[in-house]
Amino acid sequence: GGPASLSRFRGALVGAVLGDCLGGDFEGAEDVPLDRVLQHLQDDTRGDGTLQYSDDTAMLRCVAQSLLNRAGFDEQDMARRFAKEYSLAPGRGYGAGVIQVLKKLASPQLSDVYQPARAQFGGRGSFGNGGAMRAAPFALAFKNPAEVKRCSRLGATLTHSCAIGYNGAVLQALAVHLSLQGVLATPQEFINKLISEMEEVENDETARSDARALNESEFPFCTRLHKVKEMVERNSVSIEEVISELGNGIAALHSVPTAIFCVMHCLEPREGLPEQYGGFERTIAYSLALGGDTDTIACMAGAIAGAHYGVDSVPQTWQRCCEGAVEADSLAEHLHNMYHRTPSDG
Ligand code: F2R
Ligand code: MG
Ligand code: MG
Repeated sequence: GGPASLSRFRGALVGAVLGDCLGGDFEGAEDVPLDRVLQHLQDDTRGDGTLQYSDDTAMLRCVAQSLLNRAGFDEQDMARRFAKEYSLAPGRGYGAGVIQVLKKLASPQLSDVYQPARAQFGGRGSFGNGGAMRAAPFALAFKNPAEVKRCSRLGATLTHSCAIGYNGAVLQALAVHLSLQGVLATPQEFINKLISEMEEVENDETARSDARALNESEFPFCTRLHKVKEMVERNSVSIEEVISELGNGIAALHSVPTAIFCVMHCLEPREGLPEQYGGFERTIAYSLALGGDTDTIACMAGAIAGAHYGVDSVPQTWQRCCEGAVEADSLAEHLHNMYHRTPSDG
């Protein structure tokens, strides 16, 4: 489909959910042989919806439902949905720290919904990738990139007050936004635009001081994106290099640029991946083969790749076995309607 087509919207949300469900089995694994990944992806004996989604999808659904229900960003509504979702299904594999925030957000006495996140980790806030893993719907709700940035940042700040946590969400939302517009067809333009957007986003005193406090470079996401650009240009990169240069962990800084690399690296056929695989399948298989935070890296890469290739590139067999794929498809359709109803500055 063309820019912002229904197929791209559906691909983005279905892709995110599939990445989460298919990646769940490998989360935390150190060495993931590609054979095991391919076997897992080719297993067609699974029943409908048997691969369950985790916190990534649970929170992404809350974001999409809140944006739709409120026709925009409403922090009180989104916070309430996160808290309710957690109280109804606490066993979805949430991060150890964020659970405290979700419990506090359930209190009817709470007036400042951003306060529990600010109290995390001795007041430093979380740098985990929990804000980024659920950021895709912001790109589907707003046309204007300034609104995508503003609302993805606020939505992440409900749980992640460290700049590296919420700026990871801004980067993921921008990547989905550009992919939805078809910019990934020109990979150089895609990465250059991400770098220039993040130069603006990270040019901020709080972002600088949060980076300094964590001994990171001044523009940490820009630094990583330059690495992504350099590694994409190198044609041959080993999995070990990707892990050591970009990371595969639970921190936003060690996973959002990695997910972007997975998508860009898999734009072309790759040795070891089946020839019959299209780009979406290659992206998911490659994300899983990195090990580490596989559900989340595949969820973020799946959203960017799904927005690029569209829903028809997502195998039906994969969609059938993943819990929540049908609901994601329907949420994407509603977001598509809302997006095309808003004026171009909205
Ligand atoms: N939690 C997991 N996986 C762990 C195992 C789950 C288990 N298998 C199960 O089934 O129960 N996955 C999910 O968590 C990640 C998203 O985490 P989020 O939402 O960012 O949570 P949190 O707690 O805020 O941060 C995660 C951890 O990062 C460290 N951390 C963050 N900020 C820190 C800081 N300022 N100082 C020190 N450490 C900090 C902590 O260890 C946090 O617990 C996704 O992978 C999702 O799939
Ligand atoms: Mg998870
Ligand atoms: Mg994870």
